[in-house]
Amino acid sequence: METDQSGKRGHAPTFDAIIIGAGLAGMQQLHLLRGLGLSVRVYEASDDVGGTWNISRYPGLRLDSESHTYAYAFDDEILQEWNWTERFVGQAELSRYFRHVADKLDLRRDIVFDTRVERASFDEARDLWVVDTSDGARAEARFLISCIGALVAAPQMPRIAGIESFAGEAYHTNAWPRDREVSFAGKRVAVIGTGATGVQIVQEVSKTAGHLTVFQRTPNWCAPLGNGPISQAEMDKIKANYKDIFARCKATYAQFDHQIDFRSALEVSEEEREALFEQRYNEPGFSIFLGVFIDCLFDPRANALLSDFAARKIRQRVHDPKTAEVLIPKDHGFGSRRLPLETNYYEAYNRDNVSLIDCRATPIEEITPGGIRTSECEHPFDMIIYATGFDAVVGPLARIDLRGIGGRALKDKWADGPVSWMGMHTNGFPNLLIVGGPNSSATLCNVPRCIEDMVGWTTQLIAHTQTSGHRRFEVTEAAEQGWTDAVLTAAEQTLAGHVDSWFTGVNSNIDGRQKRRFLLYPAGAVAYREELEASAAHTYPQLTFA
Ligand code: NA7
Repeated sequence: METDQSGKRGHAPTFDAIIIGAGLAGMQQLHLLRGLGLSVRVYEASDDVGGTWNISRYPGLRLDSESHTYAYAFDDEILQEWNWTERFVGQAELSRYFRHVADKLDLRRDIVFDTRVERASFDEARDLWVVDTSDGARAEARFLISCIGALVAAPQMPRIAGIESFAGEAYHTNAWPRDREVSFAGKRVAVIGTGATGVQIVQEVSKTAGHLTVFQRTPNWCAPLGNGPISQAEMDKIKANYKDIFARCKATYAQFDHQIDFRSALEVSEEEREALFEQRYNEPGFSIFLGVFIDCLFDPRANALLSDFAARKIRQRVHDPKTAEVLIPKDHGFGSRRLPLETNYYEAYNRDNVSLIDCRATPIEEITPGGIRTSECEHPFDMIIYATGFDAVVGPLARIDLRGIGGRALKDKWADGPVSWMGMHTNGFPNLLIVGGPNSSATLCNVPRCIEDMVGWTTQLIAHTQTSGHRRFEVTEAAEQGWTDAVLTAAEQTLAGHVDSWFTGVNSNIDGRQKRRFLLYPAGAVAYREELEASAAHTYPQLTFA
């Protein structure tokens, strides 16, 4: 397709494809589409590649996927030359990795950085997406692919009165200062929020803060990360076995290298059950979640046994019994919300410089110039850290003015919850592909593994569309409604489907988001991939082509 790179509005360059986001999905999608010989433009709101790992910089940010299982699988040369230094590497090393990949594949020449997609509308007469960006430019493309991710493009501050009045330092974890070190030494620091982010930052800040006060509303079950260095000998072994490792990941529910135990937790003896729980708790990563008895994932009785085990661990690790009880979730089972992995998180509460406020007992009422006032008293602070999460999964796309046929806005179509086929296609938005969208397998997954299933499939679909002489594809209403209904029905059988969390779209800080709406894919990554493959094998019966 003809390309003119200048791009001021009114003189728009045209590409075969425009990709939103140069994170791990956008980078691989660009590489694959180049392989088809297409002209591609990527817009990235931040200043470099890597998505989350470039944007988010809070202290303590690190992977809880095993580093080597998080690598791109598509390029053996990169796999063989890259050495992971830790089992679960931190932000800086991951950012280096993605920059290295971008250098190696010469990706940056097709990426426009520091540029946000503000509006995208489908021109029905020409079968083109018209994309307006924050630099005042316009570009057009036949295919629009969102690789915007589920979280970091939509950070969410809490709704608390007086936030603007605070006179000290205040940071949302997702907007951490990049131009200077933030010191906690000698300071009275508050952390609001105890999700995966809050847990990582609490364990880090506790080491140096004068005093750290953690404001917890809902306790989460947490489990040991089990981080440690990777020796050269281990790395050599990993490199020799990448193929098998990725194949093992591919065969599991969430594409981690942990094998589920197909026995029932209810049928083994108590000794056997405890022994497996103990072993898995002491293994790195999500082993205690994805490597235990299969019914712990969906049967409330089996799950209660695992929850009981995890509660005993918290009581052992936290010295003050009252604090331990506040940290133990009472309203949801183990793994039914995102499971934060931790390194001495519970032990942080044994330190003299750390205290825990139970916001259920004494809710935050107001942020004042000097600190935080709860229903009980005012706590003075020098710094407040908001670890309050994101407008997850639907938020990033909702922040773009995305308009399909007849000028209909995606956020209006999805006002009562996302309706899609595979989280990837939505009727009325032809030639739009959403990688890692709502209800896709990527929402509960070792992300790069699920993403590669999706970007491979989108590439194949685009190739098919072009070689079959079509200009346009669109999912049918019947396919998206049938699939969405099936997902929501299946979600009823899951534990996560009955719990408030970002998995179910509940966000106390956003109007209209108090009702649960399941945003995961309940059947797991293997089933998701098989659905995609079956569609391609039958020449995409869910789509119409024109
Ligand atoms: P999460 O998991 O959404 O956690 C946000 C936390 O902030 C959670 O503990 C919330 O409590 C708490 N929160 C939010 N608003 C308030 C107010 N107003 N008052 C008190 N506490 C509040 O976000 P994360 O960033 O930790 O993790 C998101 C994902 O990023 C994570 O799963 C990883 O995959 C990466 P609540 O639970 O709502 O009671």
